[in-house]
Amino acid sequence: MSEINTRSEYEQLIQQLNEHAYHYYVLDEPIIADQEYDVLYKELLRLEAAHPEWVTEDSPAQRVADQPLDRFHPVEHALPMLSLGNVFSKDELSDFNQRIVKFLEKAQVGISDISYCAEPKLDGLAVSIRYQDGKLVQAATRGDGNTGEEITANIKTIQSIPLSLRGDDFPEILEVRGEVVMPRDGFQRYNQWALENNEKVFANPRNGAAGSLRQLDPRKTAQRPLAFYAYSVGLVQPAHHHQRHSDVLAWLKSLGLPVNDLTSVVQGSIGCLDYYQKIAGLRDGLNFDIDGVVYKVDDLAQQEILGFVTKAPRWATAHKFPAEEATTLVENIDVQVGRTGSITPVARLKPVSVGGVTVTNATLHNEDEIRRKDVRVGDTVFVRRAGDVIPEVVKVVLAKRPDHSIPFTMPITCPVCQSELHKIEGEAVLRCPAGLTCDAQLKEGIKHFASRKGMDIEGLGDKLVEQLVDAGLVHSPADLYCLTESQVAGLERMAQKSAQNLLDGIERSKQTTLPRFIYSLGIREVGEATAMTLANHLYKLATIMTASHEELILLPDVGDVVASRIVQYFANKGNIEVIEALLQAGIRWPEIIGKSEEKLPLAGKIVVLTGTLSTLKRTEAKQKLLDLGAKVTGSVSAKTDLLVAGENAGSKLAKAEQLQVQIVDEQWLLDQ
Ligand code: 5U1
Repeated sequence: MSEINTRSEYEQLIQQLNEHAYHYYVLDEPIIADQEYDVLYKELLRLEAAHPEWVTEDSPAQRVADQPLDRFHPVEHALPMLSLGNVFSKDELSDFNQRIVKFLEKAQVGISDISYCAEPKLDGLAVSIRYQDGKLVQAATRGDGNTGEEITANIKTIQSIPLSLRGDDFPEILEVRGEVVMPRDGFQRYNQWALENNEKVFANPRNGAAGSLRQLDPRKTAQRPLAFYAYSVGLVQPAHHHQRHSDVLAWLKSLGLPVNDLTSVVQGSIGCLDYYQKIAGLRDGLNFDIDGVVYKVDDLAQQEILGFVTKAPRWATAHKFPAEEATTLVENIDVQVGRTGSITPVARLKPVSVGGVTVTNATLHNEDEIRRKDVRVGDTVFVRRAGDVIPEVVKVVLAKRPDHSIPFTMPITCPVCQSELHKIEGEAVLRCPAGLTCDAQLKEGIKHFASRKGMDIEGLGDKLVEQLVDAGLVHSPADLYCLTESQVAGLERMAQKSAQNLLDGIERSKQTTLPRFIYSLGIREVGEATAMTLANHLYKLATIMTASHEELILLPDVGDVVASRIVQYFANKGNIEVIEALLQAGIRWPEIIGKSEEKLPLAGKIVVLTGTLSTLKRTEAKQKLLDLGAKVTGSVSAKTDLLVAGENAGSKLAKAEQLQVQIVDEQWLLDQ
């Protein structure tokens, strides 16, 4: 890049960066690599330091204000922010559609099939963002619909929200309405970080989004992973002349605002229902929480005729998914000991159906969380289930708390092995230090060791692991390889045949791969991907076991924490004894001969697997991809390099085609 010296070149650089942000966030199709963007951005920082008099408010370097607010100021919305009516069933949806048809008929607009713009209903915080002459000047929460709180500084920190609108086809005033969400991957990452740094974890992504926007210090908001999707407009001056709501969304997108790409125009209540079912099917795989879908009459002239009932439009409704929160009674609070000794309080609940699944236990996370929520035995609580995440207690219904209830206190000794519990400085969790000598950690450790991603021991389910430990037959993973048929057959409900099957499964597991073996050891922070990195870069177990912290942090995706965990693990004499016993038992793997990650055919490629495979099991296909050096992810995006599509591949295939991602079939994978 040639040196920039003039103000107009500086302004062009801002435009260039904003255009790249648009391709990245709105179109989901970046046109330069992240590193190239970083070079441009660094140049911007250099110029702004050298010429503070040039700095403009829409510079991407000016997103984060460095002064905290003292309070949030009220903002009156120029047009009220509406709420939505709800339907919960096919019949209610049909009634909603019929009401619209009848209303329009009365107004002498005879249409039998109404076009609806259908959108996912994101579970975040509704906001209104005002652009004046194309520049972001104000943002506010919904509040009571008429007055919200000003959160301009916080909204500006969200990278996907443009600070200035694209092109020049924008009105003098444009108020954009939409939802700020915390994407699920960001939520998990943030909570993991919060746990490790003794910060408050968020109960769910919605609280994550709301809590982050209600930060007085925008520098904190800037560190939270937030996204925004526009779904309508408020005041537009001069008025726009679009005829359909879907045209308005396309217009917003062309101005640089992110619009959810699952939005679709459908016909009548049947089209709405199909859309609802399609989105319900995609729900668990999405990267954001949704609690239903929204249908809006697409024709704006029809919307005008239909008008409002109190604060909600007659022309729109939310079709909610079955409630994923419910109230129930806390019958007891136990503490569970995890594989790494972490102590987790768990509420034992009166069984309750949450979103169609019966929930009897809910995590209370850790000591700080239980104190913050003050959950007590006998309390009535809200329980929440999101996707495949462990159910959790959201809050206590204090009005129903019985008299004389007692605050819960964490134990000081391990409930399983009675060792004194420790809290490591900087961590929120209490831990039992006993390692494999604590039966709870031993059981969890063996389940992990035998799991599909680990040594993949067929026939060794969780119940059997518990029986083996309780019977005193297994004190370390290595003991599995010394079991005899008579020992196993002596366990309750274990027939001779199943005993032999288990022993065969254990024997087969001896032939494994180095990454699987490393994963199976259960080193903290070492999952499948890190185990693969260690094997592909260091090749030999002995090298991994003796690698120093300095050597480890040079590996891709191995940071300080992971490197420390690995070094700590191999510094422990007991762990070394277990490894030696496992090798002694005959565990072996093909040697990795100088096969560095760079030389693997899919090194660094992001691959998605979809559809039904006819020869390989899904886990086998995934393993094969990992062995080829790929990173396997769950959803297709502009970053995806390759899609392996089996039979009946659905939306992921469609998205990959749309993004022109290379698509291969199962045979291709088998041929590698
Ligand atoms: N997707 C979407 N969510 N949502 C929420 N559209 C939408 N529209 C809303 C609300 C409250 O209100 C309209 C009436 C503008």
